[in-house]
Parts: sequence; C-alpha cells; structure tokens
Amino acid sequence: MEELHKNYIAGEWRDGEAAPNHNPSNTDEVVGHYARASADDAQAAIAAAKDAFPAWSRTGIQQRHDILKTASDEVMARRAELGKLLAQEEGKTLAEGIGETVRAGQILDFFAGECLRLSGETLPSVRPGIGVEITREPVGVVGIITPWNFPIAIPAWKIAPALCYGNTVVVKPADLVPGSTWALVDILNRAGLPPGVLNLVMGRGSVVGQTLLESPDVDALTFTGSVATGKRVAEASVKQMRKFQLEMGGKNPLVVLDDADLATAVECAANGAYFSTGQRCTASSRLVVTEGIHDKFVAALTERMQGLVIDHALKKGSHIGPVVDQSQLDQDESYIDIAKNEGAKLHWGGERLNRETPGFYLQPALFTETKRDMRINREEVFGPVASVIKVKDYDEALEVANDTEFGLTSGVCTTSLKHATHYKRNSEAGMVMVNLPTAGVDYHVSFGGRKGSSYGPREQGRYAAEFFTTVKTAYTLP
Ligand code: UN1
Repeated sequence: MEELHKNYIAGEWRDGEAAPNHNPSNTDEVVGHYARASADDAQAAIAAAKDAFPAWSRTGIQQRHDILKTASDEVMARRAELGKLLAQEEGKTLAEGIGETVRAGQILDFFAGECLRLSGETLPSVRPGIGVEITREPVGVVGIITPWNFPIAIPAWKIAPALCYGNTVVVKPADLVPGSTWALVDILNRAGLPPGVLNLVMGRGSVVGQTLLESPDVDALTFTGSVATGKRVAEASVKQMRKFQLEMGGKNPLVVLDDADLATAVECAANGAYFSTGQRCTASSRLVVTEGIHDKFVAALTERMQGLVIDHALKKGSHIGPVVDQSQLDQDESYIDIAKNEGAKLHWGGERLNRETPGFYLQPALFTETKRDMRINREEVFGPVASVIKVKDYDEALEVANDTEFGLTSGVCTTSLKHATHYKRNSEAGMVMVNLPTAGVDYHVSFGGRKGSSYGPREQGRYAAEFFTTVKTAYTLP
C-alpha cells in the first residue's frame, strides 16, 4: 500500500486504521489512504488543543499573521495540484476544484490581514472618572466538523478565523473526502503553528464527531452539514453549555420574473442548480417563474442543459462531474421517483449515465408542473435536480419563495429596480442575489442563513469574529 496519510495530534503524525479514499469519477481508482482516528485519538487531540491554548492565545498578532500568510502563499502556489486532488476525491470538475482551492488561499490571506486589524472600543463610563474598554478574546478549543461538498474552502473558512483570533483547533473533515483537509492542515502546520494548536482527526462522525460533541473541553463547535446532524450538534452543545454555530440545508428559490433578461435567468438557473453537481447548500433547487416568461424560460434552460457535458471531473470539456457517492446518488434518484409519483413532470434529464470509467454519473434533472407543497419543493435533495413552480405574478413569486423551512440564499432575475429592491428587503433568506446565481459567494463578506438553514452567528468576513471570540468589558478607575 502507498503512504498512509495520518492524523495530526499534538504536533505528531499518528497512525490509525487505513481507509481508502475513492474517486467518484472512477470508482476503481483510490485517491489515497487516510487513517481513521479512534475515540482515544480524538480525546488526545482535544487535550493537546487545551494544553496549547494558553500560550497560543497570547501569541503576537504578527506571528499569527505570518503563519496564515505563509499558508495562503503555499495553497495559492499549489492550486493546480490541490485542485486536482479535490476534483479526484469529491468529483467537482478540475476548474471548480482549482477555483475552490484559490478561494481557500484567499480566505487564509483575508484572515492573515484580520490578525492585524484586531480592535476593540474604549468609551467613558456613565460614572464619571471611570473608563470602559471592550475587547475580544479567543473562546478556547474550537471543534470543527466539515462536510464533503467543499473539502478545502469550508475547512479554511472555519480554521483560519479560529487561529486568527487565538483559538486552538480540532478539525474533523468528512470521512468521504479527507484529502484536501489533510493537505491544508499539513500546510498550516509547516507554516509554523506550535504543536497542539491545530489537530486533525479524520474518520467517522459516530466515533470522532461524537467524541467532539461529548467533550466538556471543546469550548465552541462549528458545523456545516445536514439538518439531522446539526440538531445532534445543537443538543450535545446545549448540554455542555458551549457556543455553537450551524450551517445546514437550503431549498433556495430563484425567482424569474416576466421582465427578466432571459439569457441571464437561464445562466443563473443552470449555474445555481447544476454546477458542482447541485451539491451546494446554496444551490437553486426551486425555480419560481412567472407565467409570461415560463415557457420561454423552460425551453431555453432545457437547451442549455442539453449542452452540458457530464463526465469525469478531470476530463477536458466536462461541465459537471459525478455525484459524490452511491448513497447520495440513491438519494437523488429516490427524489426523482418521489417527484414523479407526486405528479411532477420530469421535463428533461434525470437519467443515469455511463461513461468510460465507472462513476456516479447523473444527468441533471428538470421538473415542471410542480406545486409548492410537493416534497420535491420542500426537502433538500443535494443533487442536480431542480423544479419549476409557475406563478401568476411578482407577489405570488415572493410568497412562494419564502414558503419554506429554510432560508439560506434566494435569488431574483428581473430588470425592474422596484421588484429587485422589494425582493431584497422582503426575502426571508440570509443572502439575496439579484441577477446572479444563488450559489458561489464572496469570501470576504458574511455568510449564513435564516430559519432552518443556520443557527448562531454568521461565518466569514469580519462577522466571523462573533463566533470565534468572546467579548470582555473592563471598567477602570485610574
Ligand atoms: C457557495 O455557494 O459558494 O455547503 C458556498 C455549502 C455552503 C457553501 C456554499 N456552506 O454548500
């Protein structure tokens, strides 16, 4: 067997049960072998992070800046290689894999800069002669649990702010895609992190994740993944009275109004619904279309879908790679069946595809004649499946768009300033896009949703400080 990629605990690489990392574009290919951590390993990682915290939390901001900047430079320099690894383990196309790697590098760079911008407030007390200072301090040991769909960007956008603000970390990547996070942790540690500051424990949620949830020494936990697991994280965290942050599902609407530019609307829908194989919590899975443009939009989107090449993630010319694994493919196909049985019309796609290599290839699917209460319009599929809901006018479109348990992203395609402005103000989502896809966000501004999509403070940008620090108010009588 080739080299085993080990867990990183207390500054040392530690062996563990070897698990193969398969390529969803070619299931005969093993991308690498990665060690699964045991519960004891996870405990050791938490203990190491706890031991390292006092010293790390007092390091100078220049040191933290330099480490994050060095790591950013290496990620950027190795973008082609790391992007390829990502595409191999997750199934995104090479261009998407490189794009995500660049995003991770940019996030590290942004938080390198944030180290130098740490600030607080000084203000007078209401009692004369007394001064008040408000400062931000690190929270302690941060547990990080990440999903398989953004194997390097999401770990980067949780690890970078955690370190920037002086916390120590135990990170557990998704069992399905440990490779990109392994590479990121290796880069950060070689960039100069002291032992114990950043620990990596790969493996199963039921073993490693559970140990993080139950540990009284994990002071804050940040999670991106499914609603069901998010609820478990919340329950366990409340029991420990620890700070937690959840990013979960979406059933994001893209509203297309009669006055939309058709080409823009089609591009937003194709990108938002199907790129990255629809495996984004920000994907547009509900296309809410007013009746005047409905038929033209469906016809143009179908034509666009017919031109999409679904093939091996590394093949030149592929627009969309495979679904990540068999169980996600089963879920996608089962929702296609559910929608048909509910009376939705499978307008185009939804077929399994055979390619040169054995992989989980699925043609993007478009449903029409769907009703807002159908399961296909209420539950997250997390695959290349979207459905059209025809509505009468803008008012009905807004109402349907908001009629969901989720509230992550929401989009509108329109040339009307009035409708765009009204939609931005009245959409019940954390992020609203006008004439842009609902997925594919900037790295330097806040990210997060409302309702069942998110819980706790926003991620990314300056807003990340809310979660990764705790505020102290000090009063001084000189
Ligand atoms: C994006 O759309 O650019 O898991 C990011 C997800 C999100 C990230 C989406 N947390 O899909």
